[in-house]
Amino acid sequence: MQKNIASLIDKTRAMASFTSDKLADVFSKETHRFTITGLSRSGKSMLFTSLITLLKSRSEEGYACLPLLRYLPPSKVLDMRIEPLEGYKPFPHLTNITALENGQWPDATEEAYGFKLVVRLKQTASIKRHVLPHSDVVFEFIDYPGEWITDIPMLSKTYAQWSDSAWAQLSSGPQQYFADAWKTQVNRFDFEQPPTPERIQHLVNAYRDYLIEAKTNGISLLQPGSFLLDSSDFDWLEYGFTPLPSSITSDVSHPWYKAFDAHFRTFQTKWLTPLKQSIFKETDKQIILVDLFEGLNHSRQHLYQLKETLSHLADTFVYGQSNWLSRNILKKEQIGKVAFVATKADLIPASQRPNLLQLLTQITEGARARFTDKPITFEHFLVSAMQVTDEGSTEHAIRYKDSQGRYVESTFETIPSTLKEMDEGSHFPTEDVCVPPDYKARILAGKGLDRLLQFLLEGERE
Ligand SMILES: Nc1nc2c(ncn2[C@@H]2O[C@H](COP(=O)(O)OP(=O)(O)O)[C@@H](O)[C@H]2O)c(=O)[nH]1
Ligand SMILES: [Mg+2]
Repeated sequence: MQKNIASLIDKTRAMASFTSDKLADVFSKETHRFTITGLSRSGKSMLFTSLITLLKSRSEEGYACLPLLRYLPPSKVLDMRIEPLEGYKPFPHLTNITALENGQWPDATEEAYGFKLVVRLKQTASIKRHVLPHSDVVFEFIDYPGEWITDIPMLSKTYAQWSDSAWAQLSSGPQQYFADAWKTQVNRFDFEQPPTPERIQHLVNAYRDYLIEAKTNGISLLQPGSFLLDSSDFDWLEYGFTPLPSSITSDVSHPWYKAFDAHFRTFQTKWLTPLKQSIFKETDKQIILVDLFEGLNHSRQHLYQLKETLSHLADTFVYGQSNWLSRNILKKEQIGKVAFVATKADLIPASQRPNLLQLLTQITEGARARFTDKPITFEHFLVSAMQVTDEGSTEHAIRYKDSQGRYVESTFETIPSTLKEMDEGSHFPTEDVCVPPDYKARILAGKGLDRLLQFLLEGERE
């Protein structure tokens, strides 16, 4: 009996894929998994919160969300539900909404959360209707702390390789200005003394202070990012490590090298490997969120550094997903699709958005260059999960409520469309915007979410 049902469902699915109907193409698969990746503070949690709000208001209040309508006309959708995802804590949608209600942005994510969007479709073709009255299509989403993603490339390195690259890294770019205290500590440190737990903890704490300081100053390439989270399941106090000068990492008999090498391996096997399997596993489509404002706010060097970070992460975003690549591209000879999405686009006037998009394509250049010979196409677009700002009195201005509760207007200079155009030493202060009381209407007015949904929903074969 079980077998019969299973084969019936299979037939239904096969039939669905025969039709030229775009919708049927999209839903010929049962479960789609999407990883919306991005560094910490890139806007992942807020985007999920908006997405759920949008979908809920469509199904509960009949809010006619246009892009969804195009792909999921109400005549075909019986029901849309958000459900927990097995094996993950439920995404704290209500907690986030309560925060917004209180004028606060959702808390920074410290662990992994999952949710499922289940769309129940009416069978339209009459044969299918006889077989099954409806079919469920499941979309799975996972939210996680952005600090984790920067650590995935550490899986393919030895301790010595990682240490040397991390040491070179912290000695260059804008991060070098925050590494002085750490380097002084290392220079003073007596590595002739054996690596006792106390001494290791002392060093790890000093290194972590550097990571925290650099992070607050807009640096994105920080490893291990996992050490930044207090609630991390990896016990970085007990199994911590830091980069060390090459005089030590080049001597495999050095007690400090041995200690950190062992800890690094523990970090890889006990933490990174399971993390990669549970969070960064195969997905149908890749969406990579990028916050350009942190960089614009600090300096051109910060933007170069963001570009470098994305390029380092390229393998994690795309190629590292070997299952994804082989299942969706190599076997089926399909084109893989990756979307780079600049978030918080409401922070600048509409007139400046083309420049921001242009800048985004330059920032992703290094990451994309890693796949020139792969069947992958890239898209770039802008979103705002919430349209926090209003149009200003000129096309170069926006209006918003600042943290003092005043409704202010700010006029923009031209946002550089290339890194070269940005003067050394210039920066674009980020607006001091607050969560407005009419946050819900502003979520529904978010920009680019339609494009994002379209990217998620449309069939891989055009
Ligand atoms: N103006 C504006 N700010 C946003 C938007 N989305 C996120 N932010 C800001 O970016 C911060 C980080 O967003 P969050 O979703 O927590 O990032 P995550 O670390 O990737 O989950 C938030 O606290 C907000 O201050 C948006 O659509 N518009
Ligand atoms: Mg988050």
